[in-house]
Amino acid sequence: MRRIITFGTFDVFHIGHVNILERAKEFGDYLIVGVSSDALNFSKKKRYPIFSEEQRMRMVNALHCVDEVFLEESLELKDKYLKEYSADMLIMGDDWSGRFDCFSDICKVRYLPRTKDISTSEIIDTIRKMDC
Ligand code: C2G
Repeated sequence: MRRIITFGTFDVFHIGHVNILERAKEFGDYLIVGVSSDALNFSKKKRYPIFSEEQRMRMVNALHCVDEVFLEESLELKDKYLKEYSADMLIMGDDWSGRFDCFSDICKVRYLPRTKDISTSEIIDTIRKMDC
């Protein structure tokens, strides 16, 4: 059985997230998703996600293509997670291109093209600018 792993925040869940998760699953049989914690997001972006880590994990886990989710608590623990979940391949969107090549001694690393014209921050901006 080929085990695929990917990571992300998956806040304000949108079609770009569905696309990468479905495409990631096509590379194997079992898809594991590390959902970044609220605290990790705060440390990276100085703001908390709109949806809590519990809600984001439940939404990702509800997808057909996802077999298992866990909480990603630190960017520095990638090698530990890859080993702990016996990943054969790490897949990320190409906004992360090259960033995880250092793990290619643990598993294959592959970057898939991002879905164009959609992102959590653009959705938040659009809603903010709505005249209501
Ligand atoms: N993504 C995509 N197309 C978009 C938006 C996002 O393919 N239009 C992909 C990203 O490339 C990433 C995944 O969806 O692989 C999750 O994206 P985010 O929720 O933005 O997660 P991010 O903040 O990149 O967190 O350890 C890494 C982090 O946890 C990744």
